[in-house]
Amino acid sequence: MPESAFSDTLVSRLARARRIAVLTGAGISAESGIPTFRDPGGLWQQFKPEELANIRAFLRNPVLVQGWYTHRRSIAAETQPNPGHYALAKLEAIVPGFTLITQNVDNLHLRAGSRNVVELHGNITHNYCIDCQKEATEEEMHAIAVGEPARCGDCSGYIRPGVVWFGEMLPEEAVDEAYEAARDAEVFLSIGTSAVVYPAAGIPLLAKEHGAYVAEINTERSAIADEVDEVILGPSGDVLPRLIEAVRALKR
Ligand code: BJW
Ligand code: ZN
Repeated sequence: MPESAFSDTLVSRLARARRIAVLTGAGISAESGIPTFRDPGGLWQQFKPEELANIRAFLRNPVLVQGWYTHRRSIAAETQPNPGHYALAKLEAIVPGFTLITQNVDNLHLRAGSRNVVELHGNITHNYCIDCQKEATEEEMHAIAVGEPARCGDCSGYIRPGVVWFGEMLPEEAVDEAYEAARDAEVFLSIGTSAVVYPAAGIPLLAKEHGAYVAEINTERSAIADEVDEVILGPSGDVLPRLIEAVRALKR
């Protein structure tokens, strides 16, 4: 079987399943032109995470960190979902119980039409005040453009991106939903994630412990590849449309 091929077992299990869960990471958005974190040329080759993606770095230099997120927000807004995102939205439409758990903050799954999306690490389109938690307005965000830190109009606290940094708790409701979907899933797909950041990386393994057939789709083997049932090596924008088409054909 060529590396980018998937098994008949996976296709028939997907076609029969009443509950499917999926975990996505930065790799699914790579073909939309959004750099991943850890691949060569990834976001953290140019920007050190420890300098930018934690609360201490933010408090030390809010303009730098806000500016980095403003830059990424504009990249995300200018790009489009790719065939991988659209294939998952199609799969959701033909499965009774479908949960898409994503570590991505780029909003592309929702833009591609996925509905039951669980955002584990937040969403880059949100910004809020670190003191009073009020959601920031466009106007408040404008300060960054002139080199000032964006501050809350109500209490003048710094405004931070609505994402989860290292050392921070993930949103409780999202984690609960993700764990429940993983425990209930008959098939679980782990797509475009290096599976090194916890607790997200543990979710496919939780699904496996609870009896799911777990497949990974990635251009390289991830940190959990040895523990899953099937690894499909290839770009998700190529593999997913073919896989979902095979599932639809079997269901017809
Ligand atoms: C393709 C492709 C193509 C490319 N097609 N594939 C247990 C054990 C050890 C450590 C911990 C643990 N529990 C918690 C920790 C600490 C920490 C952690 O995990 N550290 C590890 C690094 C060791 N976790 C946390 O701090 C988390 N919080 C937490 O656990 O709270 C409880 C707690 C509180 C206080 C103290 C202790 C515990 C929070 C984690 C937050 C992660 N945040 C970030 C930044 C978000 C904001 C932003 O975007 O700036 O989330 S980090 C970054 O990594 C981002 C991503 O969502 C996340 C995962 O990365 P991802 O998506 O996997 O991307 P890459 O680049 O790593 O991989 C891309 C993959 O795609 C590669 O495999 C490619 O091959 C592939 N690929 N092209 C298919 N076309
Ligand atoms: Zn405030």
